[in-house]
Amino acid sequence: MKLYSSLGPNPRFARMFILEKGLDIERIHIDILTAENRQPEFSDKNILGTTPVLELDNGFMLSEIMAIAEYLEETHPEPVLIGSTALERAEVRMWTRRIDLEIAVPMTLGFRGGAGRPMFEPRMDVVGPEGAADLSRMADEKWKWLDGQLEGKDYICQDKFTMADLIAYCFVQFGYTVGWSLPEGTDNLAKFVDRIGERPSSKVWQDSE
Ligand SMILES: N[C@@H](CCC(=O)N[C@@H](CS)C(=O)NCC(=O)O)C(=O)O
Repeated sequence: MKLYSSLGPNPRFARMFILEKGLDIERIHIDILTAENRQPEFSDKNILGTTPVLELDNGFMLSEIMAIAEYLEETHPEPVLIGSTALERAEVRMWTRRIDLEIAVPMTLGFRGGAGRPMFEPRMDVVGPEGAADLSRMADEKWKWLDGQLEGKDYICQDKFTMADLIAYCFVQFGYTVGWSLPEGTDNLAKFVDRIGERPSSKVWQDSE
């Protein structure tokens, strides 16, 4: 397998997931700053032109981080990052989807239409500055909500590290790379980020990519 990877929270989510699984997968750097991912050579691998893409041994190009995570969990079940039973898997997917839709998506769209506009406007449709500010505010409200959910807990669900923790952690770290900080009063979240930051896989955030 090969991972086409770049800057940004989604490739780093995939890289952390791979490390947590104890896998060693060749990584190929795609320079999204120069829009290498928007050239035909890369869109042949992912029609949406985004990273990451996991090239499987049979040549299939798998994109979308949730599909990549689910594939790796099924093909390499240990250590369990999604769940061992139907209910465990459902609960982790429920939390992951909540964080993805309620936080990661508005935060990303808010960044692309706000501070990230110079980079993203030439390559995709972005929301206007006012909409971007609203989306960033909405994401921050949901970070506060997640902080409340973490009261008295070390992990988002099941009292153990799962894919749900990974997506939350990667989007906090993404925020840090673009000058964002945790909303005021989110001490549970701050402790959570420190806790996940102790995991060896979090070192992917120290790399330049
Ligand atoms: N829904 C996709 C999102 C992928 C995505 O937005 N990747 C970003 C990097 S974090 C990207 O490729 N950005 C550059 C661009 O869109 O031109 C997934 O789950 O993998």
